[in-house]
Amino acid sequence: MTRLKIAIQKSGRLAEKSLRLLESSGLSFARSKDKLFWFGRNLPVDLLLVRDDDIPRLLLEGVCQLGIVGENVAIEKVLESRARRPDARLEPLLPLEFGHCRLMLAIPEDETFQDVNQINGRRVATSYPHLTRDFLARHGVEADIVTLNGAVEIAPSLGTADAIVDLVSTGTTLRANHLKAVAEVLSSQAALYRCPESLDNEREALLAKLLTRIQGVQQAAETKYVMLHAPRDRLARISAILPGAESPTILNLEGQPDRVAVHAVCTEQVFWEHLEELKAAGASAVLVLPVEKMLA
Ligand code: PRT
Ligand code: ZN
Repeated sequence: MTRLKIAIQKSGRLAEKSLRLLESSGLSFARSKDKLFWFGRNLPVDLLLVRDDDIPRLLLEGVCQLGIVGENVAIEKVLESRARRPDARLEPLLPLEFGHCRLMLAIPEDETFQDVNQINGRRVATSYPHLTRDFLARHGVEADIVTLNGAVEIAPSLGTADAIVDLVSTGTTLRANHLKAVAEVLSSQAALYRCPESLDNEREALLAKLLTRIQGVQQAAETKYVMLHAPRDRLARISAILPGAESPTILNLEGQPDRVAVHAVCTEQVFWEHLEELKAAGASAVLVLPVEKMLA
């Protein structure tokens, strides 16, 4: 029987959210002891748990058909493999709204920054040599790229580099090392990627089904079911406040001819401000309920 394989990070910043997304999409796995390969129990979809750096290669080589990895890693590894295969590419299917970070050029905090040109002829330490080379080339800058696999942020204080290109989320690491971010190389988040090859019909259908479910999970996370009571003559005003709601359901309230119950699916975030506005417009008994699954 044809099966699909999905590669996700085994442990690290993306591991838990990647697994949760797949499980919320209805996949369940028999967790094996060695924890590298989990067999899909309810659908023919298995999981490969690996280092995030290996995920792009597993997709490029067709070992896995889907993978969840940071855009930073996916793009870097695709650029790297172009030395061997100039046509190497990965198809991003969906940004996943977690693992947000920025790949930044950073320099010692006591140096003044004018523009990227001042890096010309200097040494830049990074774990992302290909993205860095592309970025510098875009700015017409030639620099000596020092590739390090970790602890990039200490390179300037060790004297092995004049600047770094590294991932930043809160900026704490840069500050602790007396560095400051001065230019953005890439803004990144986790994304779902597929292998470049087309698959047989059965697998393409399975992949499409999974994609629809994952999109449904993402949409449901934002979506709320809102119920409230409202004066019949304020319906237009109230419907206008409900964020992202299409044609709400209106129900009669027993013994209250002037008031109705309004039920609406709000596809955009419902904030406290919306509830306060609804109340001011005459709504009462306002309830906001989470939506677990959606199939548009
Ligand atoms: O073992 P494996 O190779 O699988 O994991 P890893 O150690 O290579 O990666 P991991 O788990 O640290 O990160 C996985 C992915 O998470 C990255 O490729 C990014 O897409 C994303 N991500 C999001 C981050 C960060 N935020 C982040 N802050 N990856 C790394 N960092 C580092 C950053 O470089 C800095 O050194 O975390 C440190 C703290 O950041 P600040 O700015 O909050 O201080
Ligand atoms: Zn890694």
